[in-house]
Formats: sequence, structure tokens, C-alpha cells
Amino acid sequence: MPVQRTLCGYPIRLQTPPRRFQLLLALVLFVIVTLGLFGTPSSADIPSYEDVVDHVKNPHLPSIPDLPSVPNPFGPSAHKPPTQPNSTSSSSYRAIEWFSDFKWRSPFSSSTTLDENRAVLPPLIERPPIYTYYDAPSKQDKAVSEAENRLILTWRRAWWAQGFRPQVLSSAEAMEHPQYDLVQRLKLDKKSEVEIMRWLAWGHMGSGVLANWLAVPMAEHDNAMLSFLRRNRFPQLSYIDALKNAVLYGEGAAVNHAIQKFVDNPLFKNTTANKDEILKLGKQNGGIMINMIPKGDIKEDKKANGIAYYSTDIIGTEYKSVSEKLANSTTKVEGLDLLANLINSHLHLTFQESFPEGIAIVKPVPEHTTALMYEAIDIARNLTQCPTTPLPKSCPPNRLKCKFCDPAKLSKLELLASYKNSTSLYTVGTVPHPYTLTSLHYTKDTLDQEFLRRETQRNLWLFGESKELLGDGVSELERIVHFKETVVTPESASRSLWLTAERVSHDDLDYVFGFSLPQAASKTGEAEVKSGLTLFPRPGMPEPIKDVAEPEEKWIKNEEERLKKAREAIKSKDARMKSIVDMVEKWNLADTEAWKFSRAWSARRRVERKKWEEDEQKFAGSERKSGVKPGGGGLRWTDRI
Ligand SMILES: *[C@@H]1O[C@H](CO)[C@@H](O)[C@H](O)[C@H]1NC(C)=O
Ligand SMILES: *[C@@H]1O[C@H](CO)[C@@H](O)[C@H](O)[C@H]1NC(C)=O
Ligand SMILES: *[C@@H]1O[C@H](CO)[C@@H](O)[C@H](O)[C@H]1NC(C)=O
Ligand SMILES: *[C@@H]1O[C@H](CO)[C@@H](O)[C@H](O)[C@H]1NC(C)=O
Ligand SMILES: CC(=O)N[C@H]1CO[C@H](CO)[C@@H](O)[C@@H]1O
Repeated sequence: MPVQRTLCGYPIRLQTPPRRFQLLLALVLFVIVTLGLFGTPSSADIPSYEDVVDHVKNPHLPSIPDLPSVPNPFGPSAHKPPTQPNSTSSSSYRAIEWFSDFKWRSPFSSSTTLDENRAVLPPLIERPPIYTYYDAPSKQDKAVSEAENRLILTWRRAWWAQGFRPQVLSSAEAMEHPQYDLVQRLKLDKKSEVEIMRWLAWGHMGSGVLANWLAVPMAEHDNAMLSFLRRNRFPQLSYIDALKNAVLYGEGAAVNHAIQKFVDNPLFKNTTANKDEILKLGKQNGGIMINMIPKGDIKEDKKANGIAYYSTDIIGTEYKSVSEKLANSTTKVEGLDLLANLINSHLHLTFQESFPEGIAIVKPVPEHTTALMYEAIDIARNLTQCPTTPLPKSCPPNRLKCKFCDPAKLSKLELLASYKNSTSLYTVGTVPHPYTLTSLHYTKDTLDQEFLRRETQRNLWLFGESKELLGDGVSELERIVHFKETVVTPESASRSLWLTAERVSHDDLDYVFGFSLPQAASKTGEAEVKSGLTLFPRPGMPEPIKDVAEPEEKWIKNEEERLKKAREAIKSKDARMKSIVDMVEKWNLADTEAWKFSRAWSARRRVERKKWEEDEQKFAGSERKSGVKPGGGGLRWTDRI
């Protein structure tokens, strides 16, 4: 007989409780475990009195900052957004993670990603392809090939900076084209054969721009021609009148149609009889293709001024000393390197002319943050320096009446306490982690909760950064959205660079600007010539911001120490340190978001570029083929002095 159990005199039956109770029990257990693991929300998580008052005063604000919430087991379950391929980049300060989504404008990334560390970036803008054709003659001297590769690298870098995806084609692509065999039987002269090969390679790839590797973009980012090419919609196969066959663009179908028309040209019916005629057409300006396809199948475009083509003719008339070196086989390598330096200097000059107001360095919290600005100031000074060049009195081919750089009248270099939205000003900024900024600004080596709450203001950096643009009476939510727009929208991204204070090396600057910055300067205060290149003096340090005392040397030493310590702290794996850093982040949610966002933005830019470099490494013009260390920073060959 089964034992009858009782509770307070009432008999109870021992059996498994009904299903719904099992479920409830499980949930209760889960809540207990969750609270045990994650703890109740700490006081730093809770919106401050000011937040709430602010929100009551401005009910139109989206909401009180979304704070990290305690996991809610009863709420609707949310899917974690998928990790996109290559959305992570390792870093000594925890991994940099991002997620590309149209929701990037929401002030706090964590409300979209449900992940504290992951920033939401706008979807990657697809880069339209631009092709060039290069086939090194098999019997060419290795040194010459390498020098040519360096020139192609200059070409790739310049187009990449303008938002394109440069690719270098060779006879390998041309051979894949279905018409290749037929074309081989046409018995063309050498020059015409190269021309048709580049068309075949282009036809094999499909739509896009085909450019000579001595045709580089030489204009501001929003130049009409470059903007048109960037849209990658080509109603008609076209060439640019002034550049002839140096720049062509069209849809893949139109390119292949043109190749068909060329092959069908009646002159090829009897190549022996029409030999002279064909030779003549091939020698004409624009090359054999443009001259042998019906006029209706290719259009002449007249609106180009954004591209500089360093044709043999132009080099011969405008840059004589370079052309003499190029013509002599013993000095050819030197000539090619001079030409690369010349193009680099013209790109730099064009950059300087695009920003007549000069360069601004944003230093929003100027007290005790001198050490934070070293990198930004270093870059800004090199940007304003006159370009290192073989021909100081020369202009790019598309603007032969440019203004030469004059070291006595350099473009302005200034420190600003706040970001200024001007299209004629280039801005370099440094976004610090809030821990770094708090430690430097309040001159404290260690931070604790007491100090934070009593003494520090929240989101100092972002308030300072946006003061001029937004004034005083705007919430941090609006500020953060404005900041994100400044960093990423193409219009302002092309005139600003945001570094993070904790990252010490910035090795892809050449690809951000499209040229390499001068790596050496004249020490004499006058221009000086070294190995055929003219070096100019380095611009001085910018004036300190008005009303901010310039600290003494020994205080700056302290700042450097403190900056080093802050970098260590953010990297630290120590649990206590981590919790302090976390607390500072929670206290400065908006500044943290700005830091996360700009750092993810530059990490994605770096990963995108590295991936492309990897894809291209087997082809001409890659860093590897040019003898440049991958990711080695700077193209040091430009200053072999
Ligand atoms: C090509 O032209 C030459 C000279 O005009 C002629 O002798 C020859 O028969 C022609 N060949 C063909 C295949 O028509
Ligand atoms: C080529 O340059 C070398 C060295 O500068 C010089 O000796 C030689 O005469 C030059 N050759 C020609 C054809 O100019
Ligand atoms: C900067 O100014 C331009 C107009 O000059 C405006 O369209 C843009 O939205 C402004 N950017 C920001 C971040 O306010
Ligand atoms: C700027 O130029 C100096 C030499 O004048 C060089 O040491 C430094 O590395 C350059 N900085 C950058 C970012 O190119
Ligand atoms: C999934 C994916 O695309 N992974 C690639 C990320 O980038 C590295 C190099 O940057 C590649 O090696 C991976 O294949």
C-alpha cells in the first residue's frame, strides 16, 4: 500500500505537478539565476535626475538614453543580428566589431545590436570598378617593371581614395574574351594590338571605367566628372574628348558590341589590301578602336576636367626633365620614380587647393589634452607642407594654370575647440575614449566612482565637439547623431578624418588621401633639393586655442605618462580595472558611442582596403609587386632621400 503523506493534517498526493507549473517553476529559477549572474542594475546604469528632468522638459526627445537593461526573460525574444562577414577586426583594446545597417542613425548602437561592444555603421557603399590594362614586356628589366608597378600603385591609391575599386588587368583577361582568337588573326601592328587587348580585357570584365594607368583623378571629391563615374551608370559607351582613349566608360554589353563592330569592319575583309589604311587609323589620336568603330556606337564626352592624364606628349612639353630621364634607358627607372613623385605632388597640391580655408584640428576639451593631439597635429602639419616634388613650378595636366605652393604663404593650420561645418575646410580630429579624456582633463591617474559622480561632467568631448554647430541647448542624443553624420556621410567624410586617441599607428592614410604625405622636410628653412626632389620646410605648430594656457614642458610629460596609463587601463584584463572602465563608459554614454562608432568606422575602412589589397596582390601595382611592405605604412619609396 502506498504511503499517504500529509501536510498540516491534509493528505497530499505526490506526483509531478501539471505542465504549466513546471514552466513557471523553470522561469522563476531562471530569474533567480539571471539576477545572481548579472546582478541588479548598478546605480550607474540608472538615468540620472538630470536625464529625467531633461526628458520631461523636452518631451519630443526620442527617449531617455537607452541604458543597458537587465535581461528580460519575459519579453519577446529578440534575434541577434547575424555577424556579417569580416565585421570584426582585432585590436589590443578588445575586438572592434560592427554591423552594417540602415539603422545606423539611431543614437545608440546597442539598441540595434543588443551588444555593448558592436557599433552600427551605415551599409558599405559599393565601389564602382575602374580598370587599367598593364602588360609588362617579357624582356623588360626587373627594375623598370618594379618602377612601373610603383606608378600603378600611385594610380590605384588615387582612385581608391576617390571611392573606386581599381583593378589592374593584363593579357590574361584579354585571352578569356571570346573574340581573342579572331583578333589575333587580324595581324595588327604592336600599338594597335595593345589597344585591342585592353578592350578585350575590359569586355571580359564587363561594365565600368577603363583608364590608362597614367590617368588619375585630380579634383575635389564632388567634382562633376568623378561623381558621374562613381554612380556607375553609363547610358552610352563614351570617351572623353580631351583624353581620347585614356578614359573610357560604358556598360559591358556596349563594350562587347563595339568589339564586334570593330571585328566586322569591312577593312578587315582584306587585310593585305587595306594594310596601310588600317595602320593609319591605328596611329590616329585615340587609337585603332575609337577610329574603327562606327561613330554612333561611341560617344564623345566633353565635360571632363577631373582627371589628369600624364600622356607622353604632356610629359614631353610640360615636364621636360622627367621626359629626358624617361627617354634614356640608363635613367629610365629614375625617370619613372620622378614621375610617380610628380603625380603624388600634384595630387597633394590639388588636395590643398580644394580646401582654401586650410586644415582644422579639433580639440574640444583643450585643457591638459595636448598629448592627445600629437598624431592629428603631425598629420595636419604634413598636409599643409608644400608637396615634395621634382618640379616645384609645375601644375597637373588638367589644370595647367594652378597656383604653385609657396612655403611663405601656406594654407592655414589651426586648432579649433569645436567642429566647423565648412566645405572649404579639412578637419582632423581625435576621438578619445572617455576614460582617457577624463583622466587627462582632470589630471587624475586613477579614477573611481566617487570622483566620477562628484567632480566630472558627462560627455564633455561630444559637447565640445558640437558646440559651434549645435549651440548649448541640444541633448547628447542629437549631438551623437550629428557626429555620426559628420564621420560617415560621403559629403563630409571626404573632408574630415577622425582618429582614435588609443590607436598609435595610422597606416592607411595614403589610401584615405590618395597620396603619400611628405616624410621629410628641409631643415634650413628654405627649399632644398635632394636626389632630384625639392623638399620644403615643415610648417610650425598651430597656435594654441585662445584663452587656454599653453602648459609647460614638464606638465606635458605628465600628460604623456597619463595617456600611456589610460591606454593600459582600457586594455587591461584585470577585473577591477575593467569595472572602472565600464563605469566611466556608462557615465559617458554618448562619448563612448562616439568613440566606438568612429573606431569601428576606421576599422571597417582598413579591413575593406586590406581585403582588396589581398585580392589584388598577384596583379601589377599591388603593394607586394611594388616592393612596398603590405600595411607597412606610407609608401616610403617616395622619399628615398
Ligand atoms: C585582297 O586584295 C588584293 C589586292 O587588292 C587582291 O590581290 C586579293 O585577291 C584580295 N584578296 C581577297 C581574299 O579578296
Ligand atoms: C643617357 O644617360 C647617360 C647617363 O646620364 C649618359 O651618359 C648618356 O649619354 C645618355 N644617353 C643618351 C642617348 O642621351
Ligand atoms: C553641413 O552643412 C551642409 C550645408 O552646407 C549641410 O547640408 C549639412 O547637413 C551640414 N552637416 C551637419 C553635420 O550639420
Ligand atoms: C610627417 O613628417 C615627418 C617629417 O617631417 C615624419 O617624421 C612623420 O612621420 C610624418 N607623419 C606622417 C603622418 O606622415
Ligand atoms: C568570411 C570572410 O569573408 N572572411 C574573410 C575576411 O577577411 C580576411 C582577410 O582580411 C579573409 O582572409 C577572410 O577570408
